[in-house]
Amino acid sequence: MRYVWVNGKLVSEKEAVIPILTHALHYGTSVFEGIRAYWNPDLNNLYIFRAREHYVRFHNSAKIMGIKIDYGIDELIDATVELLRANEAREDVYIRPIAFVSASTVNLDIRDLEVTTAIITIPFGRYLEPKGVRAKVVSWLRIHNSMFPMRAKVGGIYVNSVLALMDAKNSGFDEAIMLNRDGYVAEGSGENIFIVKDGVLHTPPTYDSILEGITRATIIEVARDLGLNVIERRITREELYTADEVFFVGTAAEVTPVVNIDGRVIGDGKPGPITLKIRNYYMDIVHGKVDKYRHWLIPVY
Ligand code: PY5
Repeated sequence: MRYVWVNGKLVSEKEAVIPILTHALHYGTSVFEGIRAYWNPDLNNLYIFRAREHYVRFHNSAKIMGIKIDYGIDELIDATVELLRANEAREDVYIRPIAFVSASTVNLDIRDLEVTTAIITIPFGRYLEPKGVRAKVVSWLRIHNSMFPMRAKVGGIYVNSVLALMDAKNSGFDEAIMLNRDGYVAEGSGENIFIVKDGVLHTPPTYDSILEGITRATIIEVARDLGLNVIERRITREELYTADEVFFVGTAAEVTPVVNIDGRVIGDGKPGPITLKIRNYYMDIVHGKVDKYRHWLIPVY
């Protein structure tokens, strides 16, 4: 039996069901996170990566949406550790915290409606092919910051990502790249994006209608250890085609090379040397192999 954490209690996943009229199911009124924990066989321990940063964003998303989470950041971190222990997790795990409007009502005024906070853990391997993906710049634009604060990770917003990904998949590609309303590169359906040009990393700025990703922030911070500069600036579609390397980053995607965009081969069509260097460094960091960043890891046992 697997446990999930719901409003402060561990319950069996089978019992954690919700009524059909649940507000969040109809209107997408939920905020959520995606966190990874990595099993390190050498240290015989499981490490949660940047849990604090994820729960800070969780709280910020909720604040922006006007959803009240009754649990503080430390409480949520403790709950996550407690849950992973209860589930005796000894493998790579994906952690999904969610706070959703759980009242059964058709009312859109959510101010006084009940909110449920839950944490679910799922054994998880890779999300995208680490050898490289083929991406399509889809015709669906990323929802613009003026229509919704895109730095909030809100359930309903993901219909934009689903449409984008399905467009890419139905055209035979692996992943979507969305442009924003101004025509600049925003992000993938569930990843931020970086390009490499003449040995320098470039990534869209946070005001370009993207999720302010924690992996993105991690890469920006650690790139200098590898002697790499990062520039946050607007990126155009044709810059994707002519980049030396392109890669996606995200909790689920980790660091995934993009080897083809809209049928154009990126670089020589294989994961580039800088992408691979960053990917390896990132995987070392999340597995606790880089002392300098051990403070980003919370041991479960
Ligand atoms: N952009 C979008 C739209 C995302 O959904 C995600 C994360 C990111 C960027 C990267 O953010 P971070 O680095 O903070 O994870 N997506 C989720 C994830 O867990 C899952 C989507 C299915 O990676």
